[in-house]
Amino acid sequence: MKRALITGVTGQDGSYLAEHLLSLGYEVHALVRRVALEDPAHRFTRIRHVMERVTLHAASLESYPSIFHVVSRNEFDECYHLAAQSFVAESFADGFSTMNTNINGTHYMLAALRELQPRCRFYFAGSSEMFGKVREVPQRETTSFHPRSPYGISKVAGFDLTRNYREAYGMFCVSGMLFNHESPRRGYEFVTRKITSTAAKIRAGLAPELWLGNLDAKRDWGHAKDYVRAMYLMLQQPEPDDYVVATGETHTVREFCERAFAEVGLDYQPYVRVDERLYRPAEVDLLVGDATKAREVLGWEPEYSFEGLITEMVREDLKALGGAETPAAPRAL
Ligand code: F7E
Repeated sequence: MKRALITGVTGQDGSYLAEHLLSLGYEVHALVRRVALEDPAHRFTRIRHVMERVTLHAASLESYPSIFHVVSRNEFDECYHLAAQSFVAESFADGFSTMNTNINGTHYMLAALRELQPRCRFYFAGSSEMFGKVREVPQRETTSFHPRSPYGISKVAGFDLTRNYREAYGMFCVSGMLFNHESPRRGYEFVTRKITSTAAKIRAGLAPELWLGNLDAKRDWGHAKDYVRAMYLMLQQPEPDDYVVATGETHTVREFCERAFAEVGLDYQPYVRVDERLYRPAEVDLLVGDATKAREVLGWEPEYSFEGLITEMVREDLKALGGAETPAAPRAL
């Protein structure tokens, strides 16, 4: 039985990945912050259904000794490093903590594995935000980076660290360059979930309107469930390499609104309002990925369409309103 370690297991991707690895017969371990262990009712909502089957270890990405401690006491075949401050807008508000957590956290994981378990395979959650102000369309593995936020910069650093551990120490270290991926488990601060949860509330008469920033930004949106399969496949290859994971389709935030509101039987236009304070200091205008390499080498194919993703998200948000109330979508980015 293979043993995997996941960081970021309480997030959207970590929860789907834990499910996927468990379904393949893996023994799944995860690093979680002590504050999360002290507040399981709130912090573990996404993994509640698999909690009994996942071994949790308390550690902080800000503390090398805590990571070293866990890695020194357990042997892992694979490590999926997903934990990060992942909200781009927040990285403008506090670039220092985003950099600290994202860059040092990745470096600590790599350094501990190199020291104690150099044969453990390592996956780094790279991002399309590394392409930023894009140099070519669509973006592929060879496209050069031009990050536009502290978050994007931290991901470029993590990508470079991962490649350097591969080249300098011969470790099996890979990065997935994942484009936006969403699901009913997406955090409410991200634009897709903000739209689907608020459209459901407006339909139910629980919210009057939806305040957004830049409606013209274009993103390549896939489903997180499809994308965690690609992470797993990257670690099963004979040689370590980096891969773009994307649908190859791009849509504006406006189109996402149109479709999500149509799903609840409404025209988005009277309800969506623009607040320029929600614009970012530097925007990534257009993202669309070319996942040919992932399709050809990994045999990866996404199962969800853009429409299917939105339908599932809206339905789950409507369902949630029938029971517990969803939190209000945040006004401030
Ligand atoms: O923004 C625009 C916003 O916050 C998408 C993360 O998972 O994907 C994600 O990063 C777009 C941007 O995601 C609002 O300006 C308009 O152009 O959903 P988002 P993101 O920044 O693309 C990448 C791949 C990651 O790696 C990240 O970790 O939507 N937008 N109005 C808005 N965005 C938000 N959040 N809220 C608005 O009101």
